[in-house]
Amino acid sequence: MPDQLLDHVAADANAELAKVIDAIAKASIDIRLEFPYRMGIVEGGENKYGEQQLKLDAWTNEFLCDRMIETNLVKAVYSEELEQPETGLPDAPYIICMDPLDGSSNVKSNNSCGTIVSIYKNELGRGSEQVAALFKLYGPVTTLAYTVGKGTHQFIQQLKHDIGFVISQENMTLSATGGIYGIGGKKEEWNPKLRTFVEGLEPRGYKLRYSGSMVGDVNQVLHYGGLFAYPKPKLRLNYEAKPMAFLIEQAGGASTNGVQSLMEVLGDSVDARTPVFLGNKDLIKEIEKMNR
Ligand code: AFP
Repeated sequence: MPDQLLDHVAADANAELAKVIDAIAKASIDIRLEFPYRMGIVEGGENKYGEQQLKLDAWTNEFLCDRMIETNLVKAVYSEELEQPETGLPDAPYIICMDPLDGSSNVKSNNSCGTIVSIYKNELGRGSEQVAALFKLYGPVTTLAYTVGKGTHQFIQQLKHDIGFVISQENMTLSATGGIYGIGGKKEEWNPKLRTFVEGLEPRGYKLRYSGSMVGDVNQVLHYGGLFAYPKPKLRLNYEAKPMAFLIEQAGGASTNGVQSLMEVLGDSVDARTPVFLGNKDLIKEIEKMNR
């Protein structure tokens, strides 16, 4: 079956945005081929958050930047792994924010990891001003979920016969109730009301699922419904939270930083961190209510 991603994005948005997203998608095979050679190999340097930068982090960042900039449609790439943005043609239309390898500490233990991308036209802005958001999940198979504001759609990368991304779920929709929950960080870091709320989830039928990779954990909420959260401001607003909020809200879910939708938070810097809650609307409402 021939590749369907390029045409799907072109129909939902336009040919230029489709070309950028297609370039990100096509990078997946080369990225996965690097995993065995760079697992757990630590390059001397640290990234701007003081986290050890695996060779794979740095390599994936550079490889993806090159693939996007060579489309001549990307003016700048801001990345969790870069001190300063990579720049392309100054009059190119798109600006990218990305976490090139989310969950990189999972690579050593061969657990899932992914790539998170947020795309703006002409300038950065609130989450509601993104023109597209996507993540790639490097799991047993490679999947890509994207939105341009017309629903959230999942593609799977086929490798036999025609190599390409074919649609596997169109207009993904979170189940209205039930599902899984995964909350990162330590319980003692949560406020007492949140701790009581989380302890009450299993009696309500929610099941614990937490992988240590935001892409893997948010993907599970997309498929099964429920809640992903990292209450301590560890996750990055522009590289992780806003794109994931776009995808979840387009799938009928909701997002919050505890007070308001992550799609409305501007942040005080491109590298800002934020508390993250993503999932079923009813749960997000309860979390915001407890903070009022
Ligand atoms: P790494 O990229 O350093 O593995 O961090 C992954 C992450 O940014 C995000 O993907 C996870 O949701 C979260 O951190 C996991 O944090 P903990 O390791 O504290 O659970």
